[in-house]
Amino acid sequence: MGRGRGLVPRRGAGPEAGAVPPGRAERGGGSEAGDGGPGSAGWGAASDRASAKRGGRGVPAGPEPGARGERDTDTDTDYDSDNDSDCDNDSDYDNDNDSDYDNDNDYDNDSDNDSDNDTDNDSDCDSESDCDFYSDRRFFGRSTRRAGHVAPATVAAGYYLVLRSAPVGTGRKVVRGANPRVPYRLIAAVESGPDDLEQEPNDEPARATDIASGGTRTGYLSPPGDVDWYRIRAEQPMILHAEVSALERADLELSVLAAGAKPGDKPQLLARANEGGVREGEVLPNVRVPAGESFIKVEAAARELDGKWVRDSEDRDHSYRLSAQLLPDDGSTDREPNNDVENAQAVELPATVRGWIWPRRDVDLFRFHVAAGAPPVTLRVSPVRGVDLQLRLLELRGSRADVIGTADAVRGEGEEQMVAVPLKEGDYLVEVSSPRGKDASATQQYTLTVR
Ligand SMILES: [Ca+2]
Ligand SMILES: [Ca+2]
Ligand SMILES: [Ca+2]
Ligand SMILES: [Ca+2]
Repeated sequence: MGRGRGLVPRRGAGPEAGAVPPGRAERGGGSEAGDGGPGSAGWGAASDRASAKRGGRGVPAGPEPGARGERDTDTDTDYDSDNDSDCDNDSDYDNDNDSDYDNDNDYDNDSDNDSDNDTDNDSDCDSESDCDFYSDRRFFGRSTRRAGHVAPATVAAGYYLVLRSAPVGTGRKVVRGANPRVPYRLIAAVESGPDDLEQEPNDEPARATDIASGGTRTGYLSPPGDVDWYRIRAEQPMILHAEVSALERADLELSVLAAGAKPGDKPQLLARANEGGVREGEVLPNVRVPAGESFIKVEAAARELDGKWVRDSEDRDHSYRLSAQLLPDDGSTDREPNNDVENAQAVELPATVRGWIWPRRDVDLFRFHVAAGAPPVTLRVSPVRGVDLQLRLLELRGSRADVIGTADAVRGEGEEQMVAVPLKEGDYLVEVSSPRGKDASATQQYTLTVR
């Protein structure tokens, strides 16, 4: 189960999350909302906001995601170093870092149990409710609570809206706050959302929301720790262009992952972008996805807080828009990942390839074969606005690649070339990159020619 977010189907109560109608309630509180079924509920965040406005108190929903805008250097390093361990890092990271959220998890389980009791026992429920000075945002099926009142549990389908005070303290000293004097006020409303709304819970690949090529999805990154997985299917290997728009209050990170080799295997990271900060979108222009399922993941960028990396920013009031497009892989563009010898992109001479150095520290490797008695080879990369480029030529010797030439004549933007290089029969690599990984552009492409 996701860590305390979104729609949590009531145990044994029918509708899977995936079956939530697309027109279900949304925004208001700016976050995931209840089902459009009878007696269903809005989103706890609405109450949070409402209470914050009316009663002058809000929910301690984690640190406020202010305009931080710092970048995630750690993430970038991961991207450069390898493809597969990143998923692990993510998971480990989640387990490790959110000791706060871990509390939430336990707490979640409690809620599950309690919610069942609650429907049967009004007074129990109400006494719990009185503790809801700080509300938590969770959903369960089949009842609506408005201003502390529980609707009769006679409705066939829907979700519960459960409020409890948030745990305070650490370890064994965790307690829930209470305030018998000041009532809370909960406002729940079913509102129609956009047709392309994400379907929570989608915090893991198995519960990913589908996105079609050429399609869009609207999503919210809330509450803190929310992760949104999207699934895209390709008939054959394709180039995926994925783009997510900015959030006002959260720094986003965008990743593309291939499904694991077997069902149950972890998805494999193909590419990740976290170049922008708060109020900046992210784009991955050219990820090669295999035939079958791949995933797009939207989450908050990690930031360092008291020596720990956390992904706690959220924006409950604004949605992001994710778009995805599958393009044919005809070999005319650079395709990621191609950052190392193992994943170098094979081209035939004479070759012309257009590519992006993106995100920062991107390296593009192309592999080609030179036949016996072939004429000398000329390599050229066109200028890219605002990007200092360099070319390197490497000779492949078994699994080793040795640099045999470098072209970095121009400081800053400008063409680089190696003219009429005599090469004996064998396999070679040409590498396009920015010196020391300093520049990148998601919009300006280079053109590499090898002939
Ligand atoms: Ca979401
Ligand atoms: Ca989610
Ligand atoms: Ca590239
Ligand atoms: Ca690359």
